[in-house]
Amino acid sequence: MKIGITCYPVAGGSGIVATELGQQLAQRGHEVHFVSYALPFRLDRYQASLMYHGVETTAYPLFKYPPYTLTLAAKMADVARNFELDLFHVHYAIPHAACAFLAKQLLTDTMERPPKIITTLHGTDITLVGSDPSFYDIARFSILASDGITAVSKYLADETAEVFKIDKEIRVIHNFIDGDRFKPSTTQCCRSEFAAEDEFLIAHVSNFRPVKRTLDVIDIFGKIAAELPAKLLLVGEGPDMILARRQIKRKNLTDRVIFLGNQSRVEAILPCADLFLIPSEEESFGLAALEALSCGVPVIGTAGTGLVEVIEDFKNGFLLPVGDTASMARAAVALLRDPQRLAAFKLDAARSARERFASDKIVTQYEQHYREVLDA
Ligand code: GMT
Repeated sequence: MKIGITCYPVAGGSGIVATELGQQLAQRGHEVHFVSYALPFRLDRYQASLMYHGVETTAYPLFKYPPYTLTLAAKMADVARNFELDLFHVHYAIPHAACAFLAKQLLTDTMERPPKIITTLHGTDITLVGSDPSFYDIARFSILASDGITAVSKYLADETAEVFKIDKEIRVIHNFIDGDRFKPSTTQCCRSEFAAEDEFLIAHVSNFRPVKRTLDVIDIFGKIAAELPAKLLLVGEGPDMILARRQIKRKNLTDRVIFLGNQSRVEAILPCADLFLIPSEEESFGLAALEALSCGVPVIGTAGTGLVEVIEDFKNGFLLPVGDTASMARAAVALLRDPQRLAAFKLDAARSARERFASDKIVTQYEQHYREVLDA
């Protein structure tokens, strides 16, 4: 198949999923064309049948805001025409699904079979609608105009159907993991760079947006550190980083916290950790949690979110109510104090992640969905 992929190219779950998917599809012999304003974050190796097409916005005094979405739609149409794409797979409804719709309209006269559109919903596209109702109609329209819709969890599929009153099928295709890269290895990472032998290493990876509840991470860690020798590893960048630094200072934790900024190879860091924290307010799936589990790191996350489809409560982590930092810290301390249980959780984490979310299995689900849409 000839597949066009559009995603946000910055560090973030939807871009990472789109990028890994494109690479896996190219490996399976498909021709993949990324169309975006920058080279996607983890698109860092050469593959013969994988191409990137950059979208250049035009600066003109009249434009207070350069019309990126129009340029993107025009570029998508151009790539589709030149490379005879079978489908556009867009990640994140706003604005990508709308751009795909427009690109398809642009092609109706010149292509006998313009590309079909598949939209994958990642979650924050729905939250965004919650915070800015002006997006509601366009998001609903472009989701419905797609030939195939997928969501990264059942939690998100149900929420989308309810919020947008959609009775069309929303296919659940979970995030996936390359178990050869994300594995529990002691040689892959250098634990001594981060913590002493007798210290526990707690990790958190995110884009530090309010939805991630970064202050809860600090609060939970502060409570753990009051009971046990421990270090906190923070990976990522984002708006709440300033708050986090302030809170760390206020709680006298400065020498216990390590900031690594954005990292494209988290698989070289995660296996060092003993525990991963993801106390998000909302999480449609939690790719960061899956990456940690696959590296053999138990996860503490929030109940009532898509994390319930990833973390197995009391087997490889704990699911606790949003904001209940006291219970999260208690669960963490009890687990870290019980070496046998911790080892069992670590084993189960790696096993469960690789069995349930193996890239081989999940990429096949995308391929099947593509075929169904093309044959319809
Ligand atoms: O986590 C983020 O805020 C980034 C966001 C995105 O769209 O880039 O991630 C979302 O998509 C990921 C990949 O499907 C999911 O694993 C994350 O759970 C989801 N984030 C949220 O729902 C907050």
